[in-house]
Amino acid sequence: MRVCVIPGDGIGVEVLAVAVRVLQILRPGVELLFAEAGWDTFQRHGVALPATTLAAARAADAILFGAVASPSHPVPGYRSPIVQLRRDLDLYANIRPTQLRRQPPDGAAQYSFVVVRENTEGLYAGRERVEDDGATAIAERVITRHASARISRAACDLARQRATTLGRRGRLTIVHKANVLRVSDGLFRETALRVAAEYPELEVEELLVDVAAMRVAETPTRFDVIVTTNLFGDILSDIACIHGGGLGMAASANLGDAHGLFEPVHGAAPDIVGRGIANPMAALESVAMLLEWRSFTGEAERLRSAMAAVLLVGPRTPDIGGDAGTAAVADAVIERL
Ligand code: GGG
Repeated sequence: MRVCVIPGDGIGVEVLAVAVRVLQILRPGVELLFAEAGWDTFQRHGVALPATTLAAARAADAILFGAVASPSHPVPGYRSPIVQLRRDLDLYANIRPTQLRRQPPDGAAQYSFVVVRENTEGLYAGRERVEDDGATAIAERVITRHASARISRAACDLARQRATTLGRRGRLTIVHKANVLRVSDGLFRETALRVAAEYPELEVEELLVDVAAMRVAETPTRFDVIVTTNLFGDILSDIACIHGGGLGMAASANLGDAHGLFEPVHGAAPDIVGRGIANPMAALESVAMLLEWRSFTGEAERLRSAMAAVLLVGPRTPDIGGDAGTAAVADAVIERL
């Protein structure tokens, strides 16, 4: 298996160092292709996602990504490399599972609920411009029938698969704001409902995004699979991860028909970079998701068992109530392996 490793910026570098050590233990023959992307890369080379990185990602069997720290002010020539990777590799399904903290992370089938976020269009389509001599900024929100249908199908397939594994009826929650965004979310809603109708075994409901945000915060146990558009999915999944121990625990997969990119949900975290306290668990769960996607389920289970044992007895990083550093957690997981 060839894995393209893109550590990126900030703590992305720190947690991917742990992820790579663990991956090499679980798959000793793994071929690693290290590649650059991010703000540091842009400052050195004038490009945030070099063509060589994109080529390495395309050539690999899977991609492991750390984090990037794009500036919040416009920088001429700069584009978010992770948004570009998702679009260029057509990684249309962003799978963001949450494991309620009272349950140990001991298998993908046990994820409490999953946000399935459309990953290639919506407000992240990159169609922004200014008019009126800079007095008006416009962002186009692109919703297509094609992208809405394939993300809905991915979510329905996941709900079906979870229902089989968990031995209970699957539930799909379609999240939108079609009462206000009548045209764009109207199309997403109509398409998602049409696709979901092909899965009569699923219980299907729809929620407005503001109500969904409240319910995810308040009663996460009512959810199974949530499907939604790009920005809503980004925000809802961050709310969801509070129930799993916070951003340091949240992993994700970006899947297309030809490629898979796996990354912790957290960003570059400039506030803690270099302090050696970044939680490596989200990056390690991303490795488990990668292994599972490549059908190395035994290795994924071994990793999740080791992580569960360490989470139970420690050491733990400060974000989840411990006082240990990244290295101590990494060593404990590796010792368990
Ligand atoms: N690993 C996820 C990650 O890097 N999150 C931060 C993020 O997506 N930032 C967008 C950007 O900096 O371009």
